Amino acid sequence: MTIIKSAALAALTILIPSIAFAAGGNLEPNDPVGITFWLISIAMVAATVFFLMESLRVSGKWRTSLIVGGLVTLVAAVHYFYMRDVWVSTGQSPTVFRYVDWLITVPLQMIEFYLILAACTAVAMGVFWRLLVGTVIMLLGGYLGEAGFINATVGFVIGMAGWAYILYEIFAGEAGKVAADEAPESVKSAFSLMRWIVTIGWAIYPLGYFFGYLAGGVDDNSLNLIYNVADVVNKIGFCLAIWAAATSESEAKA
Ligand SMILES: *C/C=C(C)/C=C/C=C(C)/C=C/C1=C(C)CCCC1(C)C
Repeated sequence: MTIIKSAALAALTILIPSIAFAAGGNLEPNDPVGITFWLISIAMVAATVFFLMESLRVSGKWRTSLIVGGLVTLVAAVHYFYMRDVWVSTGQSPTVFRYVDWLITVPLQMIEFYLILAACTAVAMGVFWRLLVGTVIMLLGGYLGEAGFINATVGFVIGMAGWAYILYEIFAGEAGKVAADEAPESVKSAFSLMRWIVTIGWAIYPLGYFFGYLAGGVDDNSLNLIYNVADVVNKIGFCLAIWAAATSESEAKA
């Protein structure tokens, strides 16, 4: 308990100065995309504090899931400060920061699928590794396409293939089977909500890519607006689904 409390405090002490340092930049009133970068930076900080604090309240087996959730929003918060700065000072897409963020936060979310199953039943580590392979293919294709190293359409197709592989694993693969057969109700409902977030919520990103790169020229405004909205659903919403399962399970036991 003391360790968890000190970890939460350490995270907060890192966050607060990072907010102070990154608070520069000129936010123009007629820059809605810049305003979403600001709003989401702060929402990610608030979500981090919430998930870390709530991790102290849930029963032991759920604690790691909530801490990992807090890490997802912490990593995103820090990247949002940097991305907002790139956007307000150059008006360009912060592509590299965006992908560095995804490269850390998406695997952490894949660990969540594993963790919530492992909290209630025996599940093979292979589940996580397969989800990780899908993630890397998806993000590598997208990055090479967005950064112009390969043709944007080819990058899109590779990215879609990686995503399809993740969907296969969580719906029809081992993860999906374990969740359907062995998990208690609360985990089943969290798993199913997380699965739909990965299907519907994640679909917003390829749409952003499509409207940003493929539908006639690069449109930085719509690309960033779409990616930003997607991150609220897919990071804060995703972790809230886990939080809901964790608190309802913990209260049922208390
Ligand atoms: C917190 C960040 C998350 C959950 C980011 C997820 C990103 C994706 C699901 C990206 C998907 C893409 C495709 C499916 C194809 C085109 C390229 C991408 C990378 C935009």
